[in-house]
Amino acid sequence: MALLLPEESESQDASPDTRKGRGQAVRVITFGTFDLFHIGHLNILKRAKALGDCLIVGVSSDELNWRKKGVRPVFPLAERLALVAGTRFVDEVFVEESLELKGLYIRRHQADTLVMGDDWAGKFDHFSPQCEVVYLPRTPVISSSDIRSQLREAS
Ligand code: C2G
Repeated sequence: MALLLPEESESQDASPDTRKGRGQAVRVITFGTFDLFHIGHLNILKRAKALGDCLIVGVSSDELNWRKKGVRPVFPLAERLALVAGTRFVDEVFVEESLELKGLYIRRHQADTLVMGDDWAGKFDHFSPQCEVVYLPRTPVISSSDIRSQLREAS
C-alpha cells in the first residue's frame, strides 16, 4: 500500500504480518543526495525515523548524481554520508550507487517502510508489495538547487 501522509501523522499498520504487529523493531529506509545539508533534509529524516525504530539512509553517489541528474554535488560523498549519519535520527547509512537498485537495497536492509518526499509521489508505488511506501510533504521553499543558485548569484 502506498501512502501520502500529511504533516505529523503516523503510519498505523500493525497487522500481525508486519514487524510492528509482531512487536519487532520497524526498519525504515529512505534515499537522497543530501547535498548542502539543510532543514528540509533534517525534517524528512526526523519524520522518517518517527515511522519506525531504525532509520537506514541510502546516500546517492557523486557518480549517480552526474549520470542521472547532470549535477555534481558540492559536498563530496564522504561528507554527505558523515552529515546524514551524524544526525540523531539515522542509525545506518550506505551508498546508493544506482536508482534502479532500490528493490535490492530494500531487501538487503530488510526495510518495512520506504519513505520519500512527495516530489517523488507515485514513483515508487511498485515497491508496495515489498514494503509500505510513504511519501511525506517536502519542507517548503528550501532545496539544494536553490541554495546553489543563490550562492552563484551572490558571488
Ligand atoms: N526533501 C524535503 N524537503 C525539501 C528538500 C528535500 O522533504 N525542501 C526531501 C526529498 O524529497 C528527498 C530527501 O529530502 O526525499 C533528499 O532530498 P535530495 O537530496 O534532493 O534527494 P534527491 O536528489 O531527490 O535524491 O533515490 C532517490 C534519490 O537519490 C533522491
